[in-house]
Amino acid sequence: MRVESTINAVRQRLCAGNIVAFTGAGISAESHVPTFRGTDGLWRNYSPESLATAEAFLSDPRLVWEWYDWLRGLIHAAEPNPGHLALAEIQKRSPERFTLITQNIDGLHQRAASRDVVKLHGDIWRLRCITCGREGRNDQVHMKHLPPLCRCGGTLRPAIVWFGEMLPEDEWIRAVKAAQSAKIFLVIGTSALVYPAAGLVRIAHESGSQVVIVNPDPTPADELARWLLRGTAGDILPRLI
Ligand code: BJW
Repeated sequence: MRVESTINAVRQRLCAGNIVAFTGAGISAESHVPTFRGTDGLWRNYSPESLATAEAFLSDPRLVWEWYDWLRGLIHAAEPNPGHLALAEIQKRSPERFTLITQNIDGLHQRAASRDVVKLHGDIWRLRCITCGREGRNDQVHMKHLPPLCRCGGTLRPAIVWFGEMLPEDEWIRAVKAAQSAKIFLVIGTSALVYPAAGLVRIAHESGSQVVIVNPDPTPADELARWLLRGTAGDILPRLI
């Protein structure tokens, strides 16, 4: 099927029942936030295990914080793109039928006015104390002291999910319920390699929802797709409205 006729078919299905959008780093690529994997990916020069684990943080919190402090500056300078805005618009038109599940920690969906976002991998703008567990929002771009410290004297970490850590239970439960009740499940800008998040595509498929993939490149989830939309989120998603 040509892209335009696939877009028409998907657009019609958006009227038919519950809609879930499941996003990854690719949706923010057109906002100039690099993806993780791939030629321009954040991790092309680093092994993720050296930065994105609790062990790495405990062994050198300052080094890990230098990375996230840089990333926060980059995200702060970014703006939501037409892909983020299109999802917010779909939600605005059908609020009770729409759920947005994201693996992204950048907050760009929320800045595009998406509401009740299910954040599977946390939020780079929230910090948590590794000693007392207190958590709160922090919008400071470029911290004065790295690592930042809690009132209790403990070290603060970004409230994000690193490898080997559990996903927030309430968010995961919401995501699974949404996947199970989706009529249409849009998989946007994710390599679908990181679990358990990637497993949502199969949960949705096995629950009878029609899976749509929006990605310029192939992914392992493609075999579950009813429709493949090869293109960028910023180009394809506005055309679904
Ligand atoms: C565009 C585009 C455009 C480009 N438009 N598209 C073996 C098998 C199965 C699982 C495991 C295993 N070994 C270990 C595990 C578990 C592990 C895992 O899945 N590892 C895999 C790598 C194998 N998972 C975990 O550890 C998770 N926790 C867990 O399992 O808990 C249970 C447990 C507890 C204790 C012990 C053991 C298990 C936690 C995973 C946490 C992931 N965290 C990260 C980092 C966050 C912090 C940070 O940002 O620094 O989250 S990893 C990183 O990957 C980030 C992302 O959310 C996540 C997914 O990446 P995403 O979004 O898909 O991005 P990319 O870059 O991969 O893909 C971008 C895509 O966009 C590409 O397809 C492009 O083509 C496309 N694209 N431009 C549309 N314009």
